[in-house]
Amino acid sequence: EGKDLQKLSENFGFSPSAVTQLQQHEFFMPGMIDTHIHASQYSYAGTALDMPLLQWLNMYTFPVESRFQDVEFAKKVYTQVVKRTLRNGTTTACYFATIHTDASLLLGQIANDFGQRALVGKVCMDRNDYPLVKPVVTPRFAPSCTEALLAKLGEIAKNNKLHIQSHISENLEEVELVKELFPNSESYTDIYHKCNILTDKTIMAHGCHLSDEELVLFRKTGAALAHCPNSNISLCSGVLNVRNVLNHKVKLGLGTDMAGGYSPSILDAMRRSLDSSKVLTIQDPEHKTLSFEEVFRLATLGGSQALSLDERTGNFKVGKDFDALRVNVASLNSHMLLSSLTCPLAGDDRNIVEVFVAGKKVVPFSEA
Ligand code: XAN
Repeated sequence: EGKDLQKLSENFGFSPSAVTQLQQHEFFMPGMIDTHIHASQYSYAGTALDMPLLQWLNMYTFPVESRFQDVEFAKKVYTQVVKRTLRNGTTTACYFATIHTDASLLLGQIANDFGQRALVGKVCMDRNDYPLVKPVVTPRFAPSCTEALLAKLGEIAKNNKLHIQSHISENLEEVELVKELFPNSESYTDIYHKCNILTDKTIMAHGCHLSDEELVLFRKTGAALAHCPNSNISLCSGVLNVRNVLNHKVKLGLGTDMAGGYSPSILDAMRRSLDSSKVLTIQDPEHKTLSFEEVFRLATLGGSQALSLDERTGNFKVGKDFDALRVNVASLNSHMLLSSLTCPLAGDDRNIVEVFVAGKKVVPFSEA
């Protein structure tokens, strides 16, 4: 082993003393990818989950989001979000900000400063200022957008080859509202499709109530879904049948959907995905429950594919960036059992000792 190190260091021109050896009980895993998270909703995560989506938006979400006009407020919250998600092993995050341009730009700057890979919307800009942070066109969802706005955003995204993110078919009341607002459309998916919103760089959150025909349209356009099970349960929105989505070969990643979901952790999204899948099996024993390996894949490579970032991140394939978590299953204060080496689901952020994005160590924080 020592001999190998000597040879490698000569071949690649590094000093053997610069090498850190993994300790017993440690391993590297690919960094986790949050395909759907509202950075602006962090301040009330874990509260305000007592009403369904549309009422929840009016009562809690819109009033809090309006405070992001104040850049100082935005700076405080966005710094907390980026640090908290990084500490939880999120090396890539696809963020919703708010309608405020200054605060959204600030979120991009904060992600960049802490070294997190990110897509940030609302960001009406057409240039990449940061190597790891890109703008993402962000119509909130069909009920709050006219067809004219959706079509214009579709055009902007197409002309500038930009990512797009939005929400679709999260709860039944929302689906009914969309039918009323767009009486001439065949389906919720059809509205976005007609406005050129569905592309192979599009990620739509939820999709709990999509029909098979709509999933076929997702597959045809290359658009992806962000499965956010904590949110779907917390707001009693619905249960996405992930197995059916995978059978339709639709790209799929996991999202925390903070603050519809109360946890900032993609490890939590993995647990909830398994729980949701088991609920479907309880209801229908024929349903093939998701395995741990499948949800692990959704949290890493699946997420990178859903965000069309899989050429850069998602696994340890040679040529991709090194986005990784150093995990210690026996770390101090952790309740994780050593036997969970084969199933790290029992862990939490205490087991993530280091986080790397594009080869740079970003946790522990350098400014801490
Ligand atoms: N639809 C939404 N769903 C959600 O979970 N969070 C939101 O902020 C939102 N806006 C529209």
